[in-house]
Amino acid sequence: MYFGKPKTQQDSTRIPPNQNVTTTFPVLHHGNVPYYKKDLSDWSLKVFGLVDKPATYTFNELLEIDSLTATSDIHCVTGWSKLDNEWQGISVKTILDQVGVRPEAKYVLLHAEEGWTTNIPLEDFAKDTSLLAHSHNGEPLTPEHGYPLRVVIPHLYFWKSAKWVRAIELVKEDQPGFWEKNGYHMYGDPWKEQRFTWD
Ligand SMILES: Nc1nc2c(c(=O)[nH]1)N[C@H]1C(S)=C(S)[C@@H](COP(=O)(O)O)O[C@H]1N2
Ligand SMILES: [Mo]
Repeated sequence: MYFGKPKTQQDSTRIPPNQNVTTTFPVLHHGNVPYYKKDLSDWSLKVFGLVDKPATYTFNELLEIDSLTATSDIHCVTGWSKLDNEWQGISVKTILDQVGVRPEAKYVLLHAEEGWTTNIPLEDFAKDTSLLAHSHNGEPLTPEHGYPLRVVIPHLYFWKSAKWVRAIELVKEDQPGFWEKNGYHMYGDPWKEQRFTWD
């Protein structure tokens, strides 16, 4: 007799292997939560490296760029997944088009506060689904979740989604970021369970 799926079995087309769905929004990072002046005059986003026109954006300049809303799932390497996150922000592609990425650029190194970094192939970073998000589920990001701006790359483990991003560096060679130097995978595909260096 068939009684349907047991309740503990999750939708394997939606949930990558060995992930558990949570309805909370865990906070995970290394280092301290940064705080900024109310007018964000002490904040900027720099885009540099292998680009034709390096640029530094104020938060208001970024808000002037068309903002878009996209819903995606979070998969953290520590095993939790959070479904249906509505992110609002600026398309990564728009920024890359503005600075003009040079053909030699193949990877991106994201720089966040306190020298935290993470590496991503340019092809992945430039996907239509990649966002520089300022809001989550209709509210501005909280300080813990990356205020004022975080990266969201839904198809990779969430550690690639840098909170408190301050610079985007276009580079030729792949180089490990903070967690990648500490044993995490260089790419981080949750569907292939690329959690650690050796996976
Ligand atoms: N700047 C920075 N961004 C970071 C991290 C970090 O340590 N520093 N940790 C990553 C990890 S491991 C995860 S799972 C997510 C967690 O995001 P959340 O705290 O909003 O859930 O942020 C990612 N972005
Ligand atoms: Mo994570």
